[in-house]
Amino acid sequence: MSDHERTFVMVKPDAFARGLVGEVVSRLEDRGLKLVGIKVENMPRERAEEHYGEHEDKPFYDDLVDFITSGPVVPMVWEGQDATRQVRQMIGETDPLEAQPGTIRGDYALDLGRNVVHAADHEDEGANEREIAIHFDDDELIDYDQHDAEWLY
Ligand code: RTP
Ligand code: MG
Repeated sequence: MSDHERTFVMVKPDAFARGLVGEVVSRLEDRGLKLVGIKVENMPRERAEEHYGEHEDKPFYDDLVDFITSGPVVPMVWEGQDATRQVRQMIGETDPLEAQPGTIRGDYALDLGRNVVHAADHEDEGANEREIAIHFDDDELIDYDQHDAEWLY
């Protein structure tokens, strides 16, 4: 367990097109997680292939890469206590049919291939480090104190 664990999260193109960026960010903020990196971009295909490299041999791989490069995404890095597991719980099961109401996928998704948000897998130990390095340069991640601003009551 680490108070400052960093985890990679990304709003997928379906959610971007539906105007759900704010909703996803808001839920993570409300939980108490700290935003340390965020951007909007069209992901280059080469980077998408690297990002989803673990699924290269799966039958859905080409569709997955097509989808994630089909429109803008919002890659983010969030920090906090047990951040990886907290976020995975908040996004819910991969298949929206299995995702509990109250989770992001359970509240906003119907389709397995358009499930709103990606988060690094907590069962894959190197996932966060690898995915953060794929999508962010070190100087794009911001260091600051979350709660000690003198104007915050
Ligand atoms: P993600 O990587 O996008 O956060 O999703 P995940 O960890 O919950 O699920 P993962 O197993 O990594 O699968 C990546 C994405 O591939 C699509 N998928 N399609 N047709 C299929 O059987 C199938 N299985 C997975 C999903 O969109 C999933 O989010
Ligand atoms: Mg995954």
